[in-house]
Amino acid sequence: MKIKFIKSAPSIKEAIEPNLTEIALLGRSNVGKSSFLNAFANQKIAKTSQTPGKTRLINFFEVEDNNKRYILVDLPGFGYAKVSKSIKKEWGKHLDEFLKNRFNIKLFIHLRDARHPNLEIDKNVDEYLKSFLRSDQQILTVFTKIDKLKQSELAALKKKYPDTLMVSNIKKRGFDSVKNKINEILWGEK
Ligand SMILES: Nc1nc2c(ncn2[C@@H]2O[C@H](COP(=O)(O)OP(=O)(O)OP(=O)(O)O)[C@@H](O)[C@H]2O)c(=O)[nH]1
Ligand SMILES: [Mg+2]
Repeated sequence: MKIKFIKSAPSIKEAIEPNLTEIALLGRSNVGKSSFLNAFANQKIAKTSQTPGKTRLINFFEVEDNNKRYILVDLPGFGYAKVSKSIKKEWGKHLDEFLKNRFNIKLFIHLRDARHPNLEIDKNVDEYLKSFLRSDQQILTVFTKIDKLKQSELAALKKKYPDTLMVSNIKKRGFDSVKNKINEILWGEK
């Protein structure tokens, strides 16, 4: 699998031509979206940080895998509070516009923190996505940071959320399942 950075854009207007299928990575700030992309690609290609609010633009990465090409989109996190209200509003507007109008998005990967599976903000993100989800689009929930859980906690989480996937971006665990699921959803491969 090859991956390359294509472009950062502040809004949908400046986005790349929508020629390829896109997967949007979204979730709360600091949940591990950029780290997920790096672990997925096995390459440090997206910027990560311990401080929430690291990713501030819409970042397009092109993936080439067995003659298939698609775009992974790394996005700013939801719910990052430490910026001024006007900046937050501006980001929110651009993110909202992008997610609702980008017709070539076929999959939303909603990342959630395995240690905090019941956050209000994640329920809101889920409801928000479902409010405009088209019939040709899907949502995949992936829990991150499973390296922070005990085996018993991980088992309980899997039981409670059977339709989700679980990864550790740090330990690069769970990515075979993620890749299989993406191939199944995008290209109907089982
Ligand atoms: N232990 C552990 N830490 C992780 C994991 N994924 C991400 N982190 C850490 O969580 C912090 C945030 O990671 P990022 O990938 O920058 O998070 P993000 O969702 O892109 O954040 P924003 O761009 O601010 O929205 C960093 O310190 C990462 O090292 C994981 O699976 N396990
Ligand atoms: Mg980020």
